[in-house]
Amino acid sequence: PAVVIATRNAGKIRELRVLLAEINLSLLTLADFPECPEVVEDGDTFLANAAKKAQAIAACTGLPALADDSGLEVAALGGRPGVFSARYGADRTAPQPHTDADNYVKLLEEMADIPWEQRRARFVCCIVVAFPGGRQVITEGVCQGFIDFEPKGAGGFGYDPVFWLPQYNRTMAEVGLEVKNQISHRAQALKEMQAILADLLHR
Ligand code: ITT
Repeated sequence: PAVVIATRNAGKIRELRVLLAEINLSLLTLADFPECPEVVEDGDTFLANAAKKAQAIAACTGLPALADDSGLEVAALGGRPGVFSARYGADRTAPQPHTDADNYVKLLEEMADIPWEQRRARFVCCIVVAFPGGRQVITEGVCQGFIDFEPKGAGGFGYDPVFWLPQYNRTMAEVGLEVKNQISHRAQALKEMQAILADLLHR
């Protein structure tokens, strides 16, 4: 059976491919379906956005579609950037396309005066698999950490260089893909999804 990974984020695709390798699926991406429209992510929640992306791509391709909507919630900022994580630093380099560094540099600047004990944050990932008939399966994962004072490491993507994991005394960009894929919000959401998907698709 085939599943379309409904994301344009290369970092997500890299991680999802490794995590999904265990179940026997042929993985297609949006690059295989250039005719599919860009989906506007205007939802208030990770779930709303993931469902919207998965449903649109399932409808467009006629195949089951897996979407990941994720982001960073910082306690001291009332949960921001949340669903705005991908575009948080966009104003820093406008009108040029912004980078991951724009996002975390803006965050570090905003949090410059906040002490360690108030730098708790969590990554959240909502995964939705939508089937062409309208059925959908939803899972979610959370990964707890702290926002460091400066970026460290070159692995991962997004906010990984500033997301410090107390149990490793390293940032998510320093621990390597193998460790990230054991502990991340995406890994947890997908682990739960794996069993459901294997069952639904191989029946
Ligand atoms: P798609 O909508 O095409 O999937 P996107 O990058 O726009 O790609 P989101 O709207 O879900 O995806 O935004 C997620 C953002 O949250 C992402 O761009 C990163 O900035 C951040 N993020 C999510 N997962 C992350 C991870 O594992 N490590 C670091 N940052 C992450």
